[in-house]
Amino acid sequence: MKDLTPDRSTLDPIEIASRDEIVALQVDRLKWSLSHAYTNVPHYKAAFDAAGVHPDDLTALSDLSKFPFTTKQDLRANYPFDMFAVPRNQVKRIHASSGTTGQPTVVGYTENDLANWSQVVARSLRAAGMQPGDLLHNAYGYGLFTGGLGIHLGADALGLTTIPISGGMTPRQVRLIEDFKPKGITVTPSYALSVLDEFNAQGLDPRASSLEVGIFGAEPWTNAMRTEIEQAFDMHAVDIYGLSEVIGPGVSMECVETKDGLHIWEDHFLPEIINPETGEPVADGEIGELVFTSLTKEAFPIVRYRTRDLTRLLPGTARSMRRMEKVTGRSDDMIILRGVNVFPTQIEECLMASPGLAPHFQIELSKPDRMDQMRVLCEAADASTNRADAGKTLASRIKQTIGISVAVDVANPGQVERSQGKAVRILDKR
Ligand code: DLL
Repeated sequence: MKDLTPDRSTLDPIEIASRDEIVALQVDRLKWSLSHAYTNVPHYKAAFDAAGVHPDDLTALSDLSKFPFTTKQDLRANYPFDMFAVPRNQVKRIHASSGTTGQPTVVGYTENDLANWSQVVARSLRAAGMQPGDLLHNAYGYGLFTGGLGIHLGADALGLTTIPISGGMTPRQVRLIEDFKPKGITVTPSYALSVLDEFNAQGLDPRASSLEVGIFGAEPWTNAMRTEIEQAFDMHAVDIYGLSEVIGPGVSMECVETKDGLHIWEDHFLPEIINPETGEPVADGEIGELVFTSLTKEAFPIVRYRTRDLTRLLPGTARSMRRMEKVTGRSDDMIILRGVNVFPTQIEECLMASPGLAPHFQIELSKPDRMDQMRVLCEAADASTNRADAGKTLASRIKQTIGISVAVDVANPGQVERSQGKAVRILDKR
């Protein structure tokens, strides 16, 4: 793999500023953001008043813990536009979550918000090793989902040539990679595996493709998956994180030179980690639920938003801004199986360590006799795999490393449902 480390002179000065400078900027911006939310969004005025706090009470970052959290329910209760802090005609763009689990969450952006978003995404793409003039194959979905259009904005700002292919039509994805020869691909890691299958199905060598870096996010994925994808394509695989409620992709990004967790663009998004049960902030380094407060957003300021994503904060390395560890999972995706907490990423790790199995999987939960049962649905890497043996090996690895007994079904290659965007990992039949 080529060294893609960006030249430090091309970074935004704030990326390598001192911690003192970053904190001073955060305090100023946080005061503005809290007062903007309080003055312009009835929900925030009511919530701050009920908690007995006022934006003027904040003099240091640590004062933020006095302010109330915002949850997905709050956003739903204010559907569609009541969380907006500017008149509707100043909102240039609207995005929304898919709403498959309830009412969609609607978010809005002013012209300045779009400019800031493009800046943090451009920074992220540069951190992945992309440079002005490079070709980017953008396979995140275009539409209400923030992935496609969010990456596109940042690619424009960085001066890339973008192929806005969006998700789906996998044979065409492969053809355009072969014909256009992009340097980078932006895609969910699970869909990258579908693209990989298609390379193999067409008898093409993915390692011989032009791709030098894959920028993967929108769903949890493990370091084991990183190794698998890097080897399969002979390219770097880096992690990009974000959520619509905070802005979209580009909240934090892993640097290609270190691949040691994701630097949070702290000049725009202030992170906290809290104990999900008590709501109390925990110290940097401790695992808990990630909470974000926006520092510059005009249309849709967000105060102490509970992401439900679990991770921990670590000091900066390649950049001055703090890192978050790769997200292990969402608290919503945590399965409690006979008293043991399990995340799909743990199953992924066991699967990747098991020879003869393809990296595709789903987890089926059922309750045949009042006891929860988990079945891992996966498939053989190729016809040479002994499916029964491979299944036993995976079940015993899961028993040893996670401590739970599960059934494993190893199907023939191609049988597990493929992702076109975010993978559906859990099939809950209880
Ligand atoms: O998934 C934004 C995005 C698009 C990020 C493209 C990266 C690339 P939502 O649809 O609102 O936004 O979903 C946000 O997805 O709270 C996490 O649970 C999960 N997620 C996003 N990125 C990662 C990641 C986009 N790198 C939700 N690792 C978040 C783990 C991620 N989970």
